[in-house]
Amino acid sequence: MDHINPDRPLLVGPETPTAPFPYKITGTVVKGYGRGSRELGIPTANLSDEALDLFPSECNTGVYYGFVQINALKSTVYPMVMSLGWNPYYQNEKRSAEVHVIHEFPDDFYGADIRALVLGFIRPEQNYPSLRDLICDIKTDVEVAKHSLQRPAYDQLQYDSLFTTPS
Ligand code: ADP
Ligand code: RBF
Ligand code: MG
Repeated sequence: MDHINPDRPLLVGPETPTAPFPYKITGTVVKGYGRGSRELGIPTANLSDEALDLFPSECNTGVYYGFVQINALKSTVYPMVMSLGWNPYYQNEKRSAEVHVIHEFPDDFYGADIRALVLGFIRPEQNYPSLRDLICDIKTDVEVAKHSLQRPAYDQLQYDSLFTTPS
């Protein structure tokens, strides 16, 4: 495994998902700015505007964990980490959400339906002195998500009706 940040706890949030969670988000995977997150080993599925509009406006920017499904009914439910941020190009009126699915896919899935159940908050967005530090924290986010989602009250939510109802 790559280096993770040893100063961060691997379990975050309460034992049971607590209000305002869960957020149920549905939409499609759109093209991002191609900043090369795939080259960093951390591809992120960018969410369409219809999906973004499902986040309450008071939702904090930062990193969240939960479950995700790509293409309803055809696919497995995977753990995920999501970064929710403001896009400065739109004078801070437009947010963006990127989901890193904790699974290795052989191919891209642009245009696919995406459903996400957002279950907890990991940390606020930060600035980093180097790309290496950003990658280290994202890899740590992945470990935090995996551990935090293994708790029974979270784990059972991979069977939530969000993932079994046709669109
Ligand atoms: P973009 O800037 O277009 O979002 P990325 O480098 O972030 O480009 O790559 C994102 C794309 O990679 C996703 O839209 C998806 O099609 C694909 N992809 C492959 N594996 C994953 C994964 N594990 N998590 C998220 N996206 C993935
Ligand atoms: N970008 C930041 O500038 N600061 C962050 O704290 C940050 N955290 C992220 C956490 C996760 C789990 C993910 C998937 C992305 C994060 N990003 C963060 C965004 C990252 O910079 C972005 O995916 C790339 O710039 C490609 O668009
Ligand atoms: Mg992306």
